[in-house]
Parts: sequence; structure tokens; C-alpha cells
Amino acid sequence: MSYCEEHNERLHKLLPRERRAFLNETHLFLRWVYEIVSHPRVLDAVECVLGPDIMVWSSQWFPKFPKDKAFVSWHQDATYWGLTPPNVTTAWIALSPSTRENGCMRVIPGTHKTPHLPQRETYGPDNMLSRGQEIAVEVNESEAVDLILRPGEFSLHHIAIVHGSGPNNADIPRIGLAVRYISPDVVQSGHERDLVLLVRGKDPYGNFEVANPPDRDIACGESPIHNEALERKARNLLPKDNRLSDK
Ligand SMILES: O=C(O)CCC(=O)C(=O)O
Repeated sequence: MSYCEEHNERLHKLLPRERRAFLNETHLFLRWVYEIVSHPRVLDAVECVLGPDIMVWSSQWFPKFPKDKAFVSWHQDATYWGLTPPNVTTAWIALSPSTRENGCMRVIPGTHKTPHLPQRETYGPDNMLSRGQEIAVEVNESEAVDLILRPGEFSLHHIAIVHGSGPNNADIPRIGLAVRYISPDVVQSGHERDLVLLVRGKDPYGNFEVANPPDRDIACGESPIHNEALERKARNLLPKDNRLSDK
């Protein structure tokens, strides 16, 4: 929270999708975020899905201020991350209550098992995704399940599941850290080798560059590893004119 408070004024001046430039890959330069992403309770759950060898490919904060219009359109991460095979799971870790009223994440069960849906880029100003990407066909919202969490709880979601979230209509913030875990056999389609952290087990594949975890908190913008990770992700994932963030 102190990190968010420190950058509160700057964050408020940015569009939701621009805010995220401050909020990506903080596990690479903030020790306390690293401690969250490598917490044994989180990794035990991830291990049930991915097996004993686990790497953090990315992490992103998704903060919604009280009465914030920011939302996340329905989308499938698998469409634009370029990661195969889909041995990828996101732990969405709540640092505030996450409820229907303050815009909790919602998923459409079973959609990770059906063919990927077409997606379009809207660049909507209140959309928290960097290109405002959204599913281009109708999503049956009556099937949506709310992932209601208390602070300290987390959910896991598959890279291909249809998910999104609405605005924050409450007087309290909604803060979540989305941590993207992969198993080391995953390959990325971009030209750059992304920087990852090995948080459990071993990496017999060498598909990614394994970075060292931070041993202390470093100021935002002053960590060479963080800057490098942001640039590589942007070069892999974003069109040249929109390299503000990686999602
Ligand atoms: O925080 C949200 O509401 C959406 C998060 C999300 O899209 C993700 O974790 O992939």
C-alpha cells in the first residue's frame, strides 16, 4: 500500500491503461512483492496446477480507486501472450476486499476448454488493458462467476479462460496483484528472452533468462533489471507506438 500511496498523485493523473506502466513487474525490484509471489502457500497451490518447477513470468497490480470507472473488458490472455504450451496460471492475490460492488474479477467457467474467441483492440480510455482488447463476440454474462475474495486470499485462473471486471462502485479501493506463473517448458513466441524468476524447483529448459530476486526495495525506475524486463516484454508483446505496459 505504501508504494501505491507514494505514487497516488501520479497514478490518478493517468488513464487506467497508462497507470499500469508503474505497476508491472514490481516483484523484480520490491522485496516485499517478491515475498508475496514466492510465498509457499501460493506456490503450493500453483504446484497443484503446473507441477514442481515454477517460474514467475510477470506480475501486474490491478488497482481500482473508490468510485473508479476503470474496468477490464472480457478477454483471454492466451490470445496475446504468445506462450505455449498453455502451462500458465495466474494467481490473483487480493490485498483489499474484492467484491461485486468494488469490481471483483469475473470468469466464464469452461471457456478455457473451447476454441479461442476473436478479440479486437478498442483502446478505451477507462479500460485497464493496454490495448483495451476485448472479445469481439457476445459473452453470455449470465454464466459469469464472481471471484469474491478477502484480503490475503487468492484465486487461480487459466491463461485461456474468459475473464474481466467492472468498475468500482464502492467507497473502498479494490487492489489485486496478478502473478503469472509458468512451468519452464513454456516457450515465448517473441524475439526477446523475457526475464523470469525461478521460485520453486529447477529450470531444465533455459527458454527464459532467469533473474535474481531483489534483496531489498529499490526505488521505481532505478532497478536496471526492472527496466530491462519492461522493455523486453514491450518489444515482445506491444506495437511500437503503445509500449506503455505489457498487457
Ligand atoms: O483485475 C482484474 O479485474 C482483471 C485481471 C486480469 O485481467 C488478469 O489477471 O488477467
